[in-house]
Amino acid sequence: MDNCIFCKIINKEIPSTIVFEDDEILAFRDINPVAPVHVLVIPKKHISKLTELEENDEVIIGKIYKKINEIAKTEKIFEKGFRVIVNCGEDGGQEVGHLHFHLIGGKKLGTKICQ
Ligand code: DGP
Repeated sequence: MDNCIFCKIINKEIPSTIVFEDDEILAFRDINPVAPVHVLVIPKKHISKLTELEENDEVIIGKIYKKINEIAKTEKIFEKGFRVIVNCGEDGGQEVGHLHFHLIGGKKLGTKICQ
């Protein structure tokens, strides 16, 4: 998708620190980490936001959640816990229009998830 930052990261037009990649999924470190571990996990298919899921996209969403567990293990946060956040739309605080899952951990996170 033209002008999508994350599609450019997928296409290696913009550099990133990749922690996992296959044909369908890319995981890379967030440029502005809010915790010691802050990885963005994205479908390579351009889905602009959670509310734009199409038929059969539930398959890739399921794969992403399984991959998040695997990355949590390699990042050594699987046992102590972590948080997964999907911001959706303007009120949800979504800044990049390509569906992404924030995997955040490596410290004790606050209990308030809303500000
Ligand atoms: P959100 O607010 O949910 O849309 O989060 C977007 C995240 O994407 C934000 O935490 C910062 C991150 N981000 C934005 N641009 C880049 C980039 O060029 N590279 C990387 N690695 N992360 C980016």
